[in-house]
Amino acid sequence: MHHPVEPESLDASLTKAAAILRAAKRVAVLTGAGISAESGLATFRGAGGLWEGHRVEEVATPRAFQRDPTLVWRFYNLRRANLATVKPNPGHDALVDIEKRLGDQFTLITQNVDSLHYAAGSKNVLEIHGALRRVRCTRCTRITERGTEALPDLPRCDKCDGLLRPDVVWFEEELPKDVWRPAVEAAYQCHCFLVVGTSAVVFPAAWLIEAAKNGGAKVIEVNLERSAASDRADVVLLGPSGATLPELIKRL
Ligand code: BJW
Ligand code: ZN
Repeated sequence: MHHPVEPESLDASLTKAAAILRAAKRVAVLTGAGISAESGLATFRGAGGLWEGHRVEEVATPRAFQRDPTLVWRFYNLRRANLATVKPNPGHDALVDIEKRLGDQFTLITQNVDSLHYAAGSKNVLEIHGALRRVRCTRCTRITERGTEALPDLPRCDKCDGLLRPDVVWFEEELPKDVWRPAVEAAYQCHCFLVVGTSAVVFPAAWLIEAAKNGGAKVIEVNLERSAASDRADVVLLGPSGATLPELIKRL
């Protein structure tokens, strides 16, 4: 017979999560767009999301860029300009706090391209989907930091005049190995894996939750609502990360 599980109160869940986190010598975190929502950045999916009214394939694939690089650059230049107007929120700050306690036993894996974890002061950050602040030459592959400065609709490489692209990972592209390998390692080796503000539907990022579980970690999820990660989490903390994460830190 099926016994419905009584949902724990947020307070009880926070206490349980704090105990897991306190006991963990090595901690890894996976963040998604939700952690930056309270900084004023739109998430991807759902109402009001960046992709509402867009077919994803129109803006976030290599084919879309080949077909219409101007359209794709307009989309990314708007988002780059918007970055100049936002700052980290208490959710980002709380993760800096955890890193200060654990030092190099802490790894922050982010799917976000907004670089707000660096702005908050996190050090050991793996940006597995790239960064809006960087561009990459489609001809000579050189990567350069361009901050949030305005770029033309079709920006060109200083060295070889090749067409530049945003240094982000589009669908059907491989994740950069120099960040992906250490991300897998950190997930597999950690004792506690914290999943924050991601729908956990994009692979291979979502697979890191599996890697963490396979390595024996306890999984804590922080999200406004249940996600594809929730069934695999040991504790689900429902609420905005900008309030929930600081509350969790208080209990350590
Ligand atoms: C809050 C909150 C608050 C809100 N507090 N929480 C079929 C099946 C399985 C896989 C595939 C398939 N077909 C293709 C694939 C592979 C594909 C994939 O996963 N597709 C699925 C979508 C089906 N993956 C890839 O293509 C990857 N590459 C790859 O697999 O290479 C191998 C390969 C090679 C050749 C051919 C095929 C495969 C690459 C994936 C790259 C993803 N890139 C993007 C765009 C980056 C650039 C840009 O920004 O424009 O990365 S997609 C987009 O999604 C972005 C994000 O990082 C990523 C994840 O989104 P995220 O962060 O989870 O955001 P949301 O909006 O989805 O969720 C927000 C969450 O926050 C929600 O849960 C809210 O509730 C919550 N929230 N406010 C707490 N205040
Ligand atoms: Zn070049």
